Parts: sequence; C-alpha cells; structure tokens
Amino acid sequence: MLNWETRSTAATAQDWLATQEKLRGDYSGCAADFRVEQHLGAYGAAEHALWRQLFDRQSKVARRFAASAFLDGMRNLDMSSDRIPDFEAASKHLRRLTGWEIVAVPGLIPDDAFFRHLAHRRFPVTVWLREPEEIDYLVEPDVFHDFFGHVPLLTQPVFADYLQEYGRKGDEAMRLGATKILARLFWYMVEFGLIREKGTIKAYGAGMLSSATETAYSVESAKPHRIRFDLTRVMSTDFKIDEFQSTYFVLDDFGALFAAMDRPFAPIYAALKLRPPIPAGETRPGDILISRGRAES
Ligand code: HBI
Ligand code: FE
Repeated sequence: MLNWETRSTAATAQDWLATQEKLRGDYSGCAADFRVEQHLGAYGAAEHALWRQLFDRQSKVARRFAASAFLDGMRNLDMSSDRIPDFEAASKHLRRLTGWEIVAVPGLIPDDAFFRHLAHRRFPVTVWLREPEEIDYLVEPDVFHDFFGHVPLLTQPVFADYLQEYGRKGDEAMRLGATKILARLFWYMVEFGLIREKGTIKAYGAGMLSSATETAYSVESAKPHRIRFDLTRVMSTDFKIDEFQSTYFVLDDFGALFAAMDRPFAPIYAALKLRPPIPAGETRPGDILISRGRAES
C-alpha cells in the first residue's frame, strides 16, 4: 500500500521543507536539486537483512505476477538479493541500457525537482530503508519501494522514454495548475500499471510490486475494475492513496503509453478542469472493461 500526498513546490530546499508537515528523510545535507550521497557503508547489518527479507518476498510475488519487462529488468540490473544495492553499480547498467541513472535523495522531493530529474533521465531513489515493523505498510517511499519497484523498468527502452516524457511535461503542467491531472498518469501508469501479455494480466507498477499483497489483488481479485488504458480517461480519474486501488488501467504494450504522450496536453488540462474528476471506483460509457469489478465504488 502506498500512502503519500503529492507535495507542493518551492524555490529552495529550505522553503520547501518549511511547508512540509514532517518528512522522514534527512534533508540537511542535500544539494539544490535534492541530491545526497548514498553512503553505502552507513547501512547496518539489520538493514541489509531487512532488505533481503523484502527482496525474497517480493521476488516471489514478481515471478508469479510481474510483467516480463519487469522481470527482464531485474535480471538486467543483476540485483543482488542480500544487500541494499549500490546505486552507482545499478546506474552503470542503466546508462548502458537506456541512458538513465539513479540519483540518491533524502525522500520525497518537490514536484518541480522530481520532474526535472526525470526529464534528464535521472531517477530519484530514497536512501533510507523502512523499519522492521513497517515491513507491510509505509507512509513515504523508501529505498525498497523506489529501487525494487521503479528501477527494473528503467532498463526497458520504451518505458524509459515514456518516463522522461512524463518529466518533460511537468513544467507546463505546473504553469497551468494541472500538476494533479498529470500526476494521475504517474499514479495509474507508473505506480499501479497493469499490462496484458498474451491475454494474461500482469503487473508492472512500482506501487503494487513493492507491496506484499496488492500485486496479487491487482491481477486476480474480482473487486477492482480493470479498464483498458486511455490517456484522457486516466488523467480524469481521482485516486486514493491509502487503500488498494479500485480501478487499474491496462496497457496492451508500453508503446501505447509512449505514443499517447505525443500530443499537446494543454487542451486536455483545459477540458478536464471544466468537469469534476471521475471517482476512483466508477466506470463510464466508453470504457473498455477488461474486467468489471464487483465492489461498489
Ligand atoms: N519525490 N522522491 C520522490 N518520489 C516521488 O515519487 C515523487 C516525489 N515528488 C513528487 C512526486 N513524486 C509526484 O507528486 C509527481 O509525479 C507529481
Ligand atoms: Fe513510487
């Protein structure tokens, strides 16, 4: 389960921090773009052991339910299961495969900084690891969510290009007061995306694949709706951050996601601002339902 709000933006790290309720990371030493050093040596044995426990559990989940692109990505990164990964080692693989790299960050960063990193093919990964009692539930993204969940797909060229395009759209969305609308695309298609492979639903989203239970739910449960991906439909749809999703959007392939970015977004924002968002669990005429959920919204 993921549970964090989209945070606002600010001119400097200090200004931004002042507006935040309380963030968990240590932002004291971060650069203007929110980068920090990873300090691999600072993780203790107990943290590596917890990583291993999470990794073992989620690898099993992934083997059963993850998209082949995600599993390919795990192999490409040559991730070791027993230690918190070295971001620089993973970045070497990424640079070679897709030109992406990882930058270490203290935790959530402002939207503008986040968008800018993505636009430059840099993925921000949080340095801290959750505590043992948080193994199933986490309030902010940690290194396990960010690395295990997000980094594998960055080895996949089409998805990697999509994510850069998402970052590039950030500036305009902020200018037009449409960050929330754009962020739905991240939520549904990066955190909680499903894809059909030879007729079988598979998961590729970081939010579900870093969760002990939401992956199986997203793929197998009869409760949620599974609706074929449509850009404006996704961008019209509200999402909930503190419970399982009641709707998932399903791709036929990552090419469809990337192709959908090749159109002006400003008219979409303008149109969507004129009407209320579609509540998370509802369907609409015109939806292509891959499976209709049986939970009432
Ligand atoms: N910061 N570290 C981090 N990770 C995120 O996923 C993240 C963020 N800041 C903003 C953000 N996500 C989203 O709100 C943007 O996609 C809009
Ligand atoms: Fe995430």
